[in-house]
Formats: sequence, C-alpha cells, structure tokens
Amino acid sequence: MPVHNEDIASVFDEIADLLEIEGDNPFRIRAYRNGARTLRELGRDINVLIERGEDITRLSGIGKNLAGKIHEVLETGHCLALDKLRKTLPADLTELLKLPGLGPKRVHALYHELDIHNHEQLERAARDGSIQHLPGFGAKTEARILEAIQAHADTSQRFKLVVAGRYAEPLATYLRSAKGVKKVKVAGSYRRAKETVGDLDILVTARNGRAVIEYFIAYDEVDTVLSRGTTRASVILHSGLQVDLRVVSQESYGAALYYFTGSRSHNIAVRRIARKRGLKINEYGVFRGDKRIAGKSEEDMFRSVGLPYIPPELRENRGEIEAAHAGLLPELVQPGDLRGDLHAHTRATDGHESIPAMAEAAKAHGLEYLAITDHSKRLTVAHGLDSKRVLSQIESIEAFNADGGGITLLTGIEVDILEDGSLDLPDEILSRLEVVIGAVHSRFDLSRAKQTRRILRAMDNPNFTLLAHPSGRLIDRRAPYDVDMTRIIRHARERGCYLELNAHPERLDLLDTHCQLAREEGVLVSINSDAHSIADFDNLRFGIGQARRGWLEKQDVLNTLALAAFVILLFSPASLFSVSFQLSFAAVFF
Ligand code: DGT
Ligand code: CA
Ligand code: CA
Repeated sequence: MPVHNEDIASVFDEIADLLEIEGDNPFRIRAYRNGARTLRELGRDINVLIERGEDITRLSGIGKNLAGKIHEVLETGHCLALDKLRKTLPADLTELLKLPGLGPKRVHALYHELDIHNHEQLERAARDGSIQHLPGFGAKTEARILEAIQAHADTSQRFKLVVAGRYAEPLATYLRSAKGVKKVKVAGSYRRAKETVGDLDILVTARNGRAVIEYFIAYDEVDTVLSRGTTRASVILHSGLQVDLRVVSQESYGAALYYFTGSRSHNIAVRRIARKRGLKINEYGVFRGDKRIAGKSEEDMFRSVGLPYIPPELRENRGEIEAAHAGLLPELVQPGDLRGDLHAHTRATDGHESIPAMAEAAKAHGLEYLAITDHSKRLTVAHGLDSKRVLSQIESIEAFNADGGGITLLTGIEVDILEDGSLDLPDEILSRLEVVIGAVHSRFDLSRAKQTRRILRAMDNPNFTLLAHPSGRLIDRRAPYDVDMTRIIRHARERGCYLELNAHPERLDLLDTHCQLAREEGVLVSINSDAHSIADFDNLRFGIGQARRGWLEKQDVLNTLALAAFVILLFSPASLFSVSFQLSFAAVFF
C-alpha cells in the first residue's frame, strides 16, 4: 500500500503530540512538527524524491533522525518510535487532542493532574467542576470542553478537504483509466468544497457497471468492501475514508451528478419546486408523468424546473434558490481572478524559502504582486522580526523590486495583536510598510467583549490594513474564539480596512457566513495563501472554494484588483509611498 507524504506527516504529528503530552523537550517536539509541515508543504511525492536518489536530509526541517524515520515508514509502514510511545500512554489519550480547544499542553495537564484519558472521564470531570481548578483552565474553558465533547459526536470522522483531495484525485485518475469509463466526477460535499468531507461520492459513466465496480474494488488502497452491486459499491480506504461509487448511464449523468452533489437540504427544496410544477425529480432525471424531460446535464435539470444554474458551492439551501428565482445569484469569484497575494512568509521567520524564491513561485501562479508578511517579534516560536530586522527586510524587498523580477513585491508584516489591542511593533516601523496584517495568536480565551474590543482597537491603528484569519479556528482542532464578527466587519468598513480569507487548508478562515456578512456590509475580503513554502500557493484554490461558499464575487475580493488599482485603493493621497512602491508603480504605468 502506497505511503503518502500525509501519512508520514501524521506519524510525526502524533509523535510530537505524544511527546508534548509526556512533557518532553520542546526542541525535540518542534523538530517533529517542522518535519510534518515540510512533508505537507513539499508539493512533491516523497517517494519520487527518494526513488530519484535525492538526499532528503537537505529538505528544511528533515535531519538524519527524521530522514531515518521517513525511510522506515516507507519501507515497513511502521514507525517503531511511535509504536513505543503509544505503549507508554493510554491508547485513547490522543482522541482527546481531536477536541477543539484541547492541545497537547492541556491534555498533559488533564492526564497528569486528573488522570483523564478518554472522553467519558473528561465529560464527567467537566460536569462535576474539577477541571476548572487546573492551572490554565478556568470555568469558561471547562464549559467549552463540555460543548466540544457534545459536538464531537457529529464531526469525529470527517476529513479536511485538502486531505480528502489527496485520496480523491488519484482514485479519480485510476477510475478514468478503466475500460469503458467515459466520465468520472467526485460529487458530494467534496464538490461543494465543504471544509470537511464525511465521505467521497464518486460518479462514473459507463455501460458495463459490473466491470467498473470490479476495477474499483481492486484499487490497491481499498481496505474494506462495505457493499457491492452492479451499479454501486461502497468501500473504506486504508486511510479510513469511505468512498461511495455509482455507475450511471450517459443519459442520467446530469441528474445523478446533481443528486449526489447535494446538499440534501438543497435537493429537497428543489424537489419541492419541481413537484409544484407537476414534475418528479430523482437521480435518473426530471419526469413529467413517465416522460423524461431532462437529466443529461445539470444545466438542463435546472432549466426544466425554471432555475438558472446554481454553482455547487452555493447548494446549501441558504437562500440560493430564492436568489436564483429572483435573478440575484452572485457571479462567483474564480481562481483566475486573483492578481495578488497579501500574505506570505520567508525564511526570515517560519517560512522555508528566500524572498526571491517566494516571488518566483507567486509569479508562476500567475500573480502580479505578493506581499511579504513575516511574523513580528512577539511570536518567538517563529523567530518573529523586530524593528531592525523589518527595516533590513524592506531593503531586501526594495532591492528585489529594483531588479524587476516580473512580479512586484510589497513590504509587509503579520503583526501580533497584543492582548490590549496594541500592535507588536512601533507605529514608526509599521508606517513604512505597505501591508500590515494584524493577527491574534494568543489569548484565544478572552471574553467576547474583551476579544472584540482588542481587535477593534487594533483596527484603529492607522497602519492596519487587514485582519488575518479572523475567527482563529483551526479546522477540527481549535474552535473560533468568541468575538462579535458583525461589529468587527462594520468597524472595518468605517475604518477602511479589510478582512483576510486565509486559504490555508487547516484554517479556511473567514468562515462562509462571515464572507456573506462582509459582502453585505461592503467590506472587501483578501484571499491569501499564508504561504510558508512554494507549494503553499496551491492553497489559493481552497481559499477560492471557501470564498465561493461565502457567495463572494470578483468585485468583493481585494486581491482581484490589478496592482495599479490596488495601490490607489490602499493608499490615501496623504500616505507616503515607499521608494519600492514608487518604483514598481512606475513600472506598471510607464
Ligand atoms: P458528507 O459526506 O457528510 O460530507 O456530506 P455529503 O453532502 O457528501 O452527503 P452524503 O455523502 O451523505 O450524500 C451525498 C449526496 O447525496 C448528498 O449531498 C445529497 C444526496 N443524498 C444522499 N441521501 C439523500 C437523501 O436521502 N435525499 C436527498 N434528497 N439527497 C440525498
Ligand atoms: Ca459525501
Ligand atoms: Ca456518501
């Protein structure tokens, strides 16, 4: 069974988690986390690198020890060090880590102080109030843990979109090579670009269903066959991901694709409309009596019930059907619309690459401008920049722009928003930067009132350009912090600043509903990669998916603007253009 970068990365993550729960050396823990990230962000298959005889210890964050473990996992499918660690700790302990709000540090405390190592014990302790007395917890945290346990039941077995994609795309490619197969399409929540996917629903057109099913079941990542018939089968892959396959005829392709794309509640609402028109709609087509009047394409399905085409990302029964009726569907932003990216890191802090390498990668993604926004000093784990290092980075960026690399770099920073709402670098430094991204990286536990006040105050700084990952959630790992997003969005409008939609697949933050709110309030959203490596610019497509789920049009997205227009919007005439900006600006116009 093939081992993917992701599989090895999760081995390293689990080692790091377990070491952290044990209270091991922080440097050792960091080394595993860095290794995991390198693998995820590599953008190339580690198997291929090794087959080519490349020295993987040359990858950043991969030393001799980690390289050895990579080889071990690739060759044996196991990692002895992990197996050993697992034995020293209760087996279900890592399950606790999957609860939002519970990182290894907290699990360490729960385990060592209260001997809690599973959900039941945790729930009991949260109910009887013994958790709030642990150092670093408190009554609020305890209440949140209880909520998380209750919510966990619904979301435990879901896969992040990016992870689902790593299994879906190779499988779709495999199916395409089956004899007699015409079309292969991944439908369901995956096609709707939901942040997490419960299972994959794959649709195939072919005459001979039985042969396709045979071929599907023979895929070497199939672990368990749940069911198989002549037109459908369900399996579980080694990764634990379930895949439902349906084989349909060409004539029913549109109807089946429409049906299995969902969502269920959208389907039900449209079926109701069809019924009012005396039509019946199912996975085979649209029928008037026994006569089939549509079904070959999704477009003709929609037409037959009197609706314009509704893109999959909108099909959640959250107003899209009404909007379609009224002719008010948004014209959703598309991948090719992005002209710039306003959030990227370099080796100066926790990125893996140099400034020119990041510029080159952004250019290869068709971008016209890129803001370099490394961390500020407060973020010591990322080796954040102090004033002096900011100034020196500005010089490097100006030098790059002076050479004319075919892309314009903007100077910037991802500056920590401190607990009181002040920013982590002096104004005189921030005022020299073109893009100032404010970010909350600490004290996620503040009360709603305090957290909101903190962010509003940060926005009041005249240098503030946009708010990074506004909810702070990490998908499946950390719930959003408690904040009044409506007030923040309105404040952004008054202040003339912007919100980020962070496209990192673990974040996808702005949330879809907040995208809608921003759009209604007229606040532009910037879809940013938050790239730490060259491969990370691919994240932009997930950001686009999320933006589309949030109803955003091209005109709602800040970085769809061409550089020249962006500059005019960003800088009031009073503000001083930096030298590098004047140079690049001139290059665009003259
Ligand atoms: P997931 O897998 O939990 O991320 O979400 P989905 O949306 O992929 O849901 P899934 O896999 O259960 O079903 C795929 C699609 O099939 C779903 O979005 C709509 C359609 N579907 C499944 N069951 C029903 C049903 O009982 N009624 C209707 N109208 N549609 C259904
Ligand atoms: Ca599904
Ligand atoms: Ca399914």
